[in-house]
Amino acid sequence: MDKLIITAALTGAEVTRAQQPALPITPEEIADAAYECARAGASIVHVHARWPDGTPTQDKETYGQIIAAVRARCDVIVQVSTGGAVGMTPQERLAPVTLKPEMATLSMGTVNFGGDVFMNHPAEMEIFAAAMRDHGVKPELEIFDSGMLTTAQRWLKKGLIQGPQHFDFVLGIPGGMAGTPEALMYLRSQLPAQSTWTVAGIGPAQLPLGTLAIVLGGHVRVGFEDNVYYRKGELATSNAQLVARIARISRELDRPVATPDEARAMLGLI
Ligand code: KMH
Ligand code: ZN
Repeated sequence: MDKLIITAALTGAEVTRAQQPALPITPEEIADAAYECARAGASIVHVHARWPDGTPTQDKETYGQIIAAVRARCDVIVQVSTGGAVGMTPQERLAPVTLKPEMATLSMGTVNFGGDVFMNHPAEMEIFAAAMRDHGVKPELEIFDSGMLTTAQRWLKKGLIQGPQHFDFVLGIPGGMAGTPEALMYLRSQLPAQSTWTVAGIGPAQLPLGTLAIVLGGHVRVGFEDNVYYRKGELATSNAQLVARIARISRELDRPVATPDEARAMLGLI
């Protein structure tokens, strides 16, 4: 089994300081969190930008500041969000891709998102996929429900995505596929050969699905974007605390944790 790639989803677009007082918001705070997570075992950081007041933004300059600040501290892989926040225009969402980060998320379909709709029109997402291809950015294919896997195969045939695909199963969003072992096992059974996958369990699904992914040979995403708790009723003190726990579990299960360069090799980034 390959070493474990841990992604730290540091900030997200929805979580507030009222919900999680340790949420990193400014580029410097996000870079400090990225450094701590890299030290704890993360090889990828998934980042969202915020304005200083905490409002989500896809502002290219702010993403540029985040990437530069992370780079000044460590060599962790930076994956920018193109999901942004519900209600943003596709043009806004795509902006950070032009910075040519190593990776970016690519949403594979529309999903109900709590009381909202996270709109990902196929025609718009095909433009996102082509932009990532043309800028040399590796997409992480965000799967919120099983039909989205077939979209990935169509885009592969069209040449919009290339090479072994890397999937992120986002499980447990109200309106999306459930955060259950059965859902994860089903999605895994439908994957094309050669692909890699990670799981982002939302809320209470983060720890059990992450642990299951370690055993199954997948990879794991943790962090405040998906879950602000360490355990029921107890807030996590930092993103790094969540990374350290999943790294510890993986080592206990005899699966070493990948360095950023090892993750780059596994994902075809180098
Ligand atoms: N904030 C969500 C609506 C991504 O980063 O690609 C979408 C999201 C996905 O966070
Ligand atoms: Zn995100």
